[in-house]
Amino acid sequence: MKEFKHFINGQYVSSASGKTFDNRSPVDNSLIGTIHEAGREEVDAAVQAAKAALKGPWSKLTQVERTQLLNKVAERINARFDEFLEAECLDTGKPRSMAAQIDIPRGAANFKAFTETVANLPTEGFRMDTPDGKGAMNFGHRTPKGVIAVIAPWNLPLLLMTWKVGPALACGNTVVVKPSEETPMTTTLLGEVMNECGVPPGVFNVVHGFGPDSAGEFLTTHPDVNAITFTGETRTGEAIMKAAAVGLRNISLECGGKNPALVFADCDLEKAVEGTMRSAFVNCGQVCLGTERVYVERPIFAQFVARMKEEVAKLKLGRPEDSEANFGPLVSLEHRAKVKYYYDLAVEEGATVEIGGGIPDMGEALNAGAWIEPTIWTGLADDARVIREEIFGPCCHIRPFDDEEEVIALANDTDYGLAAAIWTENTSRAIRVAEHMEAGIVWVNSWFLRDLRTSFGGAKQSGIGREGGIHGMEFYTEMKNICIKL
Ligand code: NAD
Ligand code: 6OD
Repeated sequence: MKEFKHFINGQYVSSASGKTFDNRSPVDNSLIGTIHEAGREEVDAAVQAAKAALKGPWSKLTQVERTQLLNKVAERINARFDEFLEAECLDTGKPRSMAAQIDIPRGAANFKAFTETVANLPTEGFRMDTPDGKGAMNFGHRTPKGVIAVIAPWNLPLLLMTWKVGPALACGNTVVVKPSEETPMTTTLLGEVMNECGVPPGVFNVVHGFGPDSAGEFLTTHPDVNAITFTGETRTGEAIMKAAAVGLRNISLECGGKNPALVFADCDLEKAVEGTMRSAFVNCGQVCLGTERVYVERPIFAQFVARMKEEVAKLKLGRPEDSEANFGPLVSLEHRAKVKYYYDLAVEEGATVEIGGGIPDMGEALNAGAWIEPTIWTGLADDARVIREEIFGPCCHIRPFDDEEEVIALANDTDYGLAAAIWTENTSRAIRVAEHMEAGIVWVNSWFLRDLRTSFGGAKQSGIGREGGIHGMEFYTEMKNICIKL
């Protein structure tokens, strides 16, 4: 049994109220530990520690010293790789093979990548004429924004939290992180790493709890938080936007998706099947960039559906430590109830269930866990709720199309605009179609291939702002113009 405390000013602290809640394994619903729930008191202590740290030794570090410190954090995550891996898999139930390839390495890389961005960040300069003929020089100067609240989801806990903490700290800010109530472990462990590396107290703080009337709300409404960066559901994003309006605080919102894949008859079919299998089913379908709507050009529709069914049938469900398993449970029983609701709704809405659709029998030891079958549907109308609403589970609907114009319209017929995947061997078509996608990220003949120098974010209801590379610098720093009269 583990106990997860807040990490405030370099120390692990309990909630003054004594309030805790359970952390349960998605694999078998067993109790993993107890999580302390922050009240206003702990959130305020964390924000005040972060505010004070802005003026302490952290602010005196040179850019090179800060880079060295954050590179050390990346190295320590890698040195304690197995502990992070164990913690992430306990919390999420995801296969170790996946977390070892994606979650933990990216958790470390997110600290290194942005120190490089900051070190190589150019600034603007303008010489201007003045009436006295002597002129003036203008140049842009960036300063840290201040205390950044980081609100993180449960699907890729370490990766998505460090994706924000990395650039925030590289720019000289301090942070208060609220990890998801479902997945507190790796964020809590990162506190130890910060201390081991000598990151000054108060630079990285963690408070645990829920959203409304709990740590999330207390943090986002705190007047001494200067900016809020959030990843999670669109509806939560709206609540955070309202909270940020008070005091005109800046926000960066990375929200939900209902992402399309467009599979043209001139694709490499096997590559398209392999890519769509990953985009629909990796992490049990719990990836914001994942594909829930697949559009396949009619000549290859039947073959594509058949190949996808064959591949889904081969997925091996099992515990994280089962080296044969490549498919884990959903994150919680609550989330499974939501996904199962959509599975039942699909049938009500007239879907043909090509494969899956139910809750698997995992045997006595695992049946209490949040297991669900990977599922493929065909035959739904374009206005079905299953086609329009984000499910965030291991499922996709496959629909035929006849021409490029039609599929562009279908792909864009959504409130969301996070990602799209295009499968074609025709480069002109790939570029033409990609340019028409109403989405922040478009992959051609690939999916979730990430270069951290590129922009990342969503159009429409998938978010506000862009992070990644220099784009995140707009959010994590305050730009000031310095004008010098010559
Ligand atoms: P969620 O919105 O329920 O929760 C995210 C975080 O917000 C949690 O820490 C939660 O406690 C907190 N929260 C909830 N209500 C709050 C409030 N009123 N004030 C402050 N904090 C609050 O999302 P989730 O269920 O954890 O994650 C799944 C969702 O995240 C999906 O919609 C998925 O698409 C989205 N997501 C988006 C991206 C992206 O980059 N665009 C990445 C991953 C996940
Ligand atoms: O790769 C990333 O940087 C990123 N933000 C991924 C988001 C995945 C969503 O589930």
